[in-house]
Amino acid sequence: MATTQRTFGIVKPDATAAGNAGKILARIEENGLKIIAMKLMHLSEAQAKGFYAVHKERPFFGELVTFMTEGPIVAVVMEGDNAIQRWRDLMGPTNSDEAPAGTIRGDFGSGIERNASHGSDAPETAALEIAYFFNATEIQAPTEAL
Ligand code: FUP
Repeated sequence: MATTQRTFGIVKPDATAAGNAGKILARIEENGLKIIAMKLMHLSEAQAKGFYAVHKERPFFGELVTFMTEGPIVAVVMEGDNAIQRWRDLMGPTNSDEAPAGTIRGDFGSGIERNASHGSDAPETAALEIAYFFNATEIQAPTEAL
């Protein structure tokens, strides 16, 4: 059964700096996912640490925060049937070196850290991550509510 979902994505600093944000956003639209909120922002250290707090005990945490704050990101909320899995399928596996050509991480990332994009992994994390970056007034209201 089709389930309309919202998910959260990031075009990470490597991809934004390389001028690939537009190409990545085009893949979202070409796949039929609807962009319902978006902003370009340069994360502070505190914002990056908060976003990745679940990984704070991991050995790569410090480097990951340094990477995520090195330049601007594009934060995006997408909506569509089964949006969470569809966005993760578009991104490909975490490690860009293992991601097939045609996936965002395969085409625009390099290695496990500089992997071009982030995507929520479940409805609960999607809701938390959307709320971490966007107020309700920054997200397009459903058409039927207008
Ligand atoms: P994903 O859900 O695919 O984004 O992957 P994870 O939640 O496992 O990891 C979150 C982020 O941590 C990844 F995008 C990249 C980073 N990471 C590293 O930098 N080194 C590692 O060894 C594992 C993950």
